[in-house]
Parts: sequence; C-alpha cells; structure tokens
Amino acid sequence: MRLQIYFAGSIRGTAPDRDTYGALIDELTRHGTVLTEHVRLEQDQHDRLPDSEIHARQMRWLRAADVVVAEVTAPSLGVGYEIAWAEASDKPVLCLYKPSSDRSLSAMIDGSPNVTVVRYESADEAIDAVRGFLSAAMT
Ligand code: 6K6
Repeated sequence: MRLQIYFAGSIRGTAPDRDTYGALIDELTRHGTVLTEHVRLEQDQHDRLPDSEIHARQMRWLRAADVVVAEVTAPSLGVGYEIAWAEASDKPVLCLYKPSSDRSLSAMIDGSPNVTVVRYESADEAIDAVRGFLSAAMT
C-alpha cells in the first residue's frame, strides 16, 4: 500500500513561496500518493467549490493520510487547523519553516512536543528533511 501523504500549505493565508511548495510536492510524490497536489496552485486556479465542500474533502483526505507535511513559513489559519487536527489524531506531522527576520513561528507549532519542526534555508535542505522524516515515519 502506497504511503498517503497530506501536504498542507497556505492558500487564503499569507502569500507563500509556491516554487518551494512545488519542489516539496514533487519530492513527496516520489515517496507516496500526495492527496493534496492542488495546494501548489495559485488561488485563482483552484476549483470553485463551496467552502463546506472544500472542508469536507480536505477532512476526508486528512483522515486517510498516514503522514502530514506542512510548510508553515506563510501563516495560514487552515494549515494551523490541519496541523492541530493531525496532531490530535496521532498522525506524524512535519512542519517546514524558513526563518525570516520579520516574523517568528507560532509557539503553538514550535512549542508542540508532537510535531517535528525543521528550519531550512534552501529547498534542498527542506527536501532532505522530508526524506529523513518519511524514512523515520515508515519504520
Ligand atoms: C480557491 C480560492 C481560494 O480558495 C480556494 C479553494 N480552497 C481550498 N482548496 C483546497 N484546499 C484548501 C482550500 N482552502 C483551504 N484548504 C486547505 O487548508 C488546504 O489543505 C491547505 O493546506 C489549507 C490552507 O488554508 P488557508 O487558510 O491558507 O486557505
């Protein structure tokens, strides 16, 4: 059975670095099925679904996921919600964060003993963190 991976990243939250999202999703697809491929898209490229349907679909995928990988550099209510839900459901969660001088990571993510937070500078470092996390999660 292929690993089911939920990638979380900002959509309506703070504007993210979509190139990094794309590189992470490309890497994740080498390790399993990425349930949330669409997170790489620009806002205006998303399906026009009612929010209730978006929520129901995302929760279905979150329940089905074996692991959650979240890019948390761009603050997002939706991503925080997904991390909290995954954490409460005992799913392994990796949070990738690129530090900057103008903003700090929320203490509710950085201080949680149940999520793995990795700081990175380059996309290659983030990809290395993904590889290490997935190999640990699969053992
Ligand atoms: C189109 C334009 C604006 O929003 C859309 C479609 N919305 C969404 N489509 C897919 N996933 C979504 C959408 N809104 C939130 N999510 C989920 O929450 C994703 O799994 C992301 O990880 C997270 C993003 O939350 P926000 O608060 O940044 O939108």
